[in-house]
Amino acid sequence: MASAWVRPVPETFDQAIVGKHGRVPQVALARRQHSEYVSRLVEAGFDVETIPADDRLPDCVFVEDTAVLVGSRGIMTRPGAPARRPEVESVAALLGDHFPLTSIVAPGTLDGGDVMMMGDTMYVGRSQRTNESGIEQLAELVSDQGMRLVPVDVAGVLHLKSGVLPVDAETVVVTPGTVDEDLLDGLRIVHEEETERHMFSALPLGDTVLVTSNAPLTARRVESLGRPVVPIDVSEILAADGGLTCLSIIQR
Ligand code: CIR
Repeated sequence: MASAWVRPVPETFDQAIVGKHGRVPQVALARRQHSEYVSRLVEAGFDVETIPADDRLPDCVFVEDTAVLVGSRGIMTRPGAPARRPEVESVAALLGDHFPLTSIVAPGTLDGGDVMMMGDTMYVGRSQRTNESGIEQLAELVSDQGMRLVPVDVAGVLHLKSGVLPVDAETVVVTPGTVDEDLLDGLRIVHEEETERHMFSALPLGDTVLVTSNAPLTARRVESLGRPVVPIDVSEILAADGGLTCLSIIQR
């Protein structure tokens, strides 16, 4: 069975790091939206395990950034934002029960939001949060897994998966101008609707795709490819620069 690890919204979520497209999120609403998200994972058949929230770590709900699962191994990251580095320890304590773990170490930085696996290709964002050393260490750690690693410069958004969202095994939705699309060779590309810029996020769940409810035109483009979309309102997660991938660590 597929597994997912999530971490609830802490009381201090209104102190989360907010980027230039964001605003201070409302904690109570974010909690309801997060519960809805977890329900969708459960309905899709995921075995969901919860890492307790920590009020000292306002961004801890964005659990994807702390770990990358590759095959049967876990790689604990070293988040690019220093304030987020203490999130890793408690996630490692839980993942360590399931996977052998290794870690990205200084001076490397890597956020899980910059890692996008499509088949045997791992695209890694060179971003505000992930640096060259982080990418080199990741390449070394997965070198025995038969994966091709493609670094991708990310412009104008926080992470690679802020601008490039997988919706199935071969298709991504791209926010125009955030990456060099030539690097995504072999992938089918759908563009985010211009009027919905930075509003679309997605997470493939079995035969459907969970999508943000405030980007209906882009969602329609995705649905026209043949997979039903399931909209969810995560306005308060988007406010703090998050999306639908960042709320879970998934093992398929
Ligand atoms: C941050 O700035 O780190 C958080 N407020 C948002 C992180 C979102 N993570 C993700 O999309 N993987």
